[in-house]
Amino acid sequence: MSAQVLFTALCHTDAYTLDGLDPEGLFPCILGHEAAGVVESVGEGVTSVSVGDHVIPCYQARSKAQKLLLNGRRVSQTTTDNTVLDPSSTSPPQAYCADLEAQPCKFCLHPKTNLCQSVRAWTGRGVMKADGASRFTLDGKPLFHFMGTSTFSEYTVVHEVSVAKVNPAAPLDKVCLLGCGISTGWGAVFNTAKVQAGNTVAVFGLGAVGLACIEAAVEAKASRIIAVDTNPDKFASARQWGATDCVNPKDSATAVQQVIVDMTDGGVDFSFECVGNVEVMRAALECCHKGWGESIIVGVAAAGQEIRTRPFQLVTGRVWRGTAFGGYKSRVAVPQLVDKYMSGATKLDSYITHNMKFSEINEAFDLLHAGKCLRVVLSL
Ligand code: NAD
Ligand code: AHE
Ligand code: ZN
Repeated sequence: MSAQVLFTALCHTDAYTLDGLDPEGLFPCILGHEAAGVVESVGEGVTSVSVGDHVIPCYQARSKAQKLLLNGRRVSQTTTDNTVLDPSSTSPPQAYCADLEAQPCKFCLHPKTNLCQSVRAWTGRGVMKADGASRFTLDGKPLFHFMGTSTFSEYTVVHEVSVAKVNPAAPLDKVCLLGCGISTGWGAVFNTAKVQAGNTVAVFGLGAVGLACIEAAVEAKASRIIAVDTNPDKFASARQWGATDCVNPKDSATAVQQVIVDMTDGGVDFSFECVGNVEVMRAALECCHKGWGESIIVGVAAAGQEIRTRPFQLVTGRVWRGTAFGGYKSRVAVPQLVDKYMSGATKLDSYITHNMKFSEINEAFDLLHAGKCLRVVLSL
């Protein structure tokens, strides 16, 4: 299906790919993955969206719900609203993903992941599944798609499983942010870590993703939220979002993990790495409390980077996890997040520090690199 992209924001992942740091980055391509628009046309067999629907592209795909069987055993039930309920789960219902045409993929059948693989191999190669080809050209030569979304374009072509239909009353210049960074931060806290009231939290990196972790930690009633960044200009917003403490690792000769351990009588219950730096990932793990602390890797590290710590850190009970799109099963969760925004229960508007024209995209990248914006929303 094709969509007219009306608004797209810049995420750090676009900058990292443009800088050649993504091992999967293929060029020439059309970047962009945090956006909103209107369906322009649908191809044969597309049934879940129609021309004129308001949509948010989802780089994590998720197909129409099906009755899911695992080794012949029913593991979930579908409902009419496309939600799939896992009878053994106490979490709020989210849909499992599944292949549209054939058997659901192994990932779709598994209750622990949101990583639908039904189109992933093709989106990773920058092409469409139907024919293994791109839909974009420049001077007659093909351009690769990016993350299955390619929203830095007036029109884009995406798989049906890669769009969420949302409330048409929602302002697309705001809810476009739910296509990546803000949803990811919220989901890291609610779905991946499952922060509970009274927990202590440390958030490394105070861009939009880190602030979204803080927003969710406040909603989860965390008792203490320690915000960490090497740019002290970020602390004012962190406090405004609800951080109880701000730490600049550059202010002390002591390693930041030790600073946090000392501040919290042994470490935090949960930490979130929202930078994409493997040294910060180590610090985020090691500031967790012995015996139960969990560190969630949200940041995307550059090609060739590897994480390390003393295995003893894990032997003694700390847990390292990662999250993609905050664990949200995209096509069902994104419309729900839009509805949550419409109810007034989020700080979504506050993440937009700049509104610019698409023709100013290079200036927007400069702002992101200089740490001078949270989210720049570009209108096309
Ligand atoms: P951003 O560039 O706006 O924010 C990064 C922040 O990290 C900045 O405030 C910067 O000052 C801070 N920082 C840099 N070095 C630091 C250090 N050594 N210690 C502490 N803070 C440091 O980026 P963003 O858009 O908020 O994205 C954050 C990360 O999350 C990126 O790596 C992005 O690629 C990743 N991401 C992952 C997912 C996912 O699904 N896992 C989704 C969206 C974004
Ligand atoms: N392609 C890279 C990794 C990039 C990556 O981790 N992407 C995140 C989303 S970042 C959004 O801003 C993700 O969801 N990854 C899961 C997936 O299936 O791509 C690499 O290292 O190869
Ligand atoms: Zn992103």
